Formats: sequence, structure tokens, C-alpha cells
Amino acid sequence: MARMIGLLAIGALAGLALPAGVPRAADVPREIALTIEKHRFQPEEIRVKAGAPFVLVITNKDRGAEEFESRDLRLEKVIPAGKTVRLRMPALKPGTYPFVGEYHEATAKGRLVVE
Ligand SMILES: [Cu+2]
Repeated sequence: MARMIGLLAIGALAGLALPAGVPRAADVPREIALTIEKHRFQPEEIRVKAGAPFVLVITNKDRGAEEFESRDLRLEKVIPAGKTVRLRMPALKPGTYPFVGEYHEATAKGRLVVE
């Protein structure tokens, strides 16, 4: 009986340490920072692993809005001037997915390499 109580206590402690619904470190999607500055992306190439969701954290340091757009990813999102937007990305197949800043396509070009 004493042993059972001991196990219950351990169980209760474990419960406190890892409350239900709080993801473990391994479950938290990786965050990848992307900056827009002078109508260019920095970095211009992002590399991620295939099959693992991630979060793209895009900060626009320019004075005007930019639109992050990728036809291959079927994604377009306006990033207001001076703001940061977080985009949850699904697990992707290997490949190269180009993206542009639609408002300044001549300079704002980049690619997401999934490998
Ligand atoms: Cu667009």
C-alpha cells in the first residue's frame, strides 16, 4: 500500500511537471525568422526539413507594407510596415518553393528549400 501511494505521488508530480495540453519541446514547431528590409528578404534562402511543420516569423522593417506571396505554397499574406507576422507552415514535400514580396517583386525574391 505504501508503495502504491508512492507511485501515485510520483504520478501527481509528473502531472504537475507536464500539464496536459502543454506541448513537449519536440512537439513545438521550429521557428524560422525572415526579415524584409529595403524591399529584399533576408535571408533569401530558407532551408527546412521535409515532413515537419514550422513557423515562418516574418518581420517587415520597411516603411511600407509588403505582401509575402508564394504561388507554389498557395500563400499570400500582407505584412504591414514595421510589423511581424507568424505563418504556421504545414509539413512540406522536398522541393524548392520560390516566394516574392508582391509589392516589390523586382528585388524581393526568395526561396524555401525543403530537403
Ligand atoms: Cu498577392
